Amino acid sequence: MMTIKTVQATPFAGQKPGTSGLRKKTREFMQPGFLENFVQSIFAAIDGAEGKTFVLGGDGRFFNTDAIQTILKMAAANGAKRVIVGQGGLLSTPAASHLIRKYAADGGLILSASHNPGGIDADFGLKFNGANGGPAPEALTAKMLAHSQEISEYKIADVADIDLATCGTQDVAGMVVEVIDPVADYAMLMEDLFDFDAIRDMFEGGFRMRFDAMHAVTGPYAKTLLETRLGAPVGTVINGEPSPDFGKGHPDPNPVWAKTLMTEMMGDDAPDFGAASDGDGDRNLIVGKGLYVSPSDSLAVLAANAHLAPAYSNGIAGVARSMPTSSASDRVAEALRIASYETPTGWKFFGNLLDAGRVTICGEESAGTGSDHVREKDGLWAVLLWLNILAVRKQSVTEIMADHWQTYGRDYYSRHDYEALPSELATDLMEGLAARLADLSGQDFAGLTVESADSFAYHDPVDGSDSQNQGLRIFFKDGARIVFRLSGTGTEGATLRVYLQRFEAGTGALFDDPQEALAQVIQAAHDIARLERLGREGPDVRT
Ligand code: VG1
Ligand code: CO
Repeated sequence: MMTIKTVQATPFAGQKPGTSGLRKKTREFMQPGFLENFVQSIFAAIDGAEGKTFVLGGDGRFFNTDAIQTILKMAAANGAKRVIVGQGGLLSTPAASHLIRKYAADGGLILSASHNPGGIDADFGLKFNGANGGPAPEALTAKMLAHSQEISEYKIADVADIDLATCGTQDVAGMVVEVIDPVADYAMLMEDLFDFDAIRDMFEGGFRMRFDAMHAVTGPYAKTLLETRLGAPVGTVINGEPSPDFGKGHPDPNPVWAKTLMTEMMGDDAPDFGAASDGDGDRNLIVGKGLYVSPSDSLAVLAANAHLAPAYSNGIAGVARSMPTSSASDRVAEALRIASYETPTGWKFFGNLLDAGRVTICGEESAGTGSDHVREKDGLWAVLLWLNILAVRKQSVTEIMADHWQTYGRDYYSRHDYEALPSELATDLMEGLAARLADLSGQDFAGLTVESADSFAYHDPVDGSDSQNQGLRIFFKDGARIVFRLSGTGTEGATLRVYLQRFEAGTGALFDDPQEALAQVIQAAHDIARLERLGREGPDVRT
């Protein structure tokens, strides 16, 4: 066809997808050919785009629509049959996952750097999800990287920009582009899963909620679901307009970055329930009146109470959590006599377990929870399941947590992040620690005795694949645990994550401040890894 151009390409170093897709500084992504090379490498990794259907959209950050135009033209040039795009280029990650499944697409390209800030001087990202709606597994991302290293040309259609503002169908160099409402299908799915009548009654009865969309993609989704369909008062959703730089904020729903919400929830006239989501809508922060619920606990509560929602009324098959996530959900799985799994960090490791029907609910300590309704974590899903549980149990978040901890005990938990460290320093610290792991058993740190230590490796029980070096684990005699891991989503230097956990039985002190309850474990982490070498006064973020 006349309009198809083949452009000579030179490989870029560093197109290696991390925990969740390829993330780089926006300016790096904007270099001529950078995005194009990676997209062509994705198509190559899936044996071409010919005749295929894709879903395409992003979290609305700077460069979102430009990237979408490029990808559409490349998909057309590579022979794709059809691309379903969110209006205005918007699609939350879970909504994209749902669309892939609902319309039996061959995959989807999602533009987001998730919780990383947006803007020309911030971060951009691109990930590919497969036909099951889930993030590309490691074998596939390895192929993308391999292609990116030997790429010599890419194909792009030489056509005018596509109209993303109007819903409807267009022809782009022989490919069908279908612009759809980004919210409609997702909202329908949520209505299928949950008891909207019960939640609506709760709001009618005066239940108050605040949802912080953090100027990111969940704004339109949350407004439709919470305010329009569930009748929560207008204004329940704050920061609800997606903006290219997320209002200059950091769309990471944790107590540090969702400060406005946290302040309100800890205040005198706090609403009954607070929540927030991240850049691309797959994470959730849950906070009750005066009580922050750690994501690990939230996962456990959702697993224990899921049967109260219509979609899970027959019970759940099993629960999976990422390794650094606390043991709280394991305790629930044990009590329910269902399977529990421990996977490496990142949603891509849950896909096989979900596809095989081994688990129904999955979660990560980083504020990601989800179920088999899609193949991504899903922020609003978690919020709606919480609302459904609150509506049925007619108790406060604090009452539910108290009951949960009395039943199962409490895993005090916190994650300490040291961000933007010099890469060499961080690597050195991890390598030094890895080399000492074997000798740690029996040693005392801050009064805690090491029981065992290892580098976490995962054997996928479904496809038999193995993943090594997924974090250093140190177990103590009294059941405490510390995990050290380097982040795979950063774009600047290295981020060290230190995950801290200690168990308190249901008869013990259940409402202590986690930082205080973990003081000894935190000290042990410092002593073991000699964290003073980082030259920091303390962590940048504590969740
Ligand atoms: C982080 C989280 C991880 C999550 C990943 C993607 O990865 O720790 O649990 O799956 O982000 O989430 P890392 O490698 O930086 O620890 V999202 O919402 O940023 O796509
Ligand atoms: Co995200």
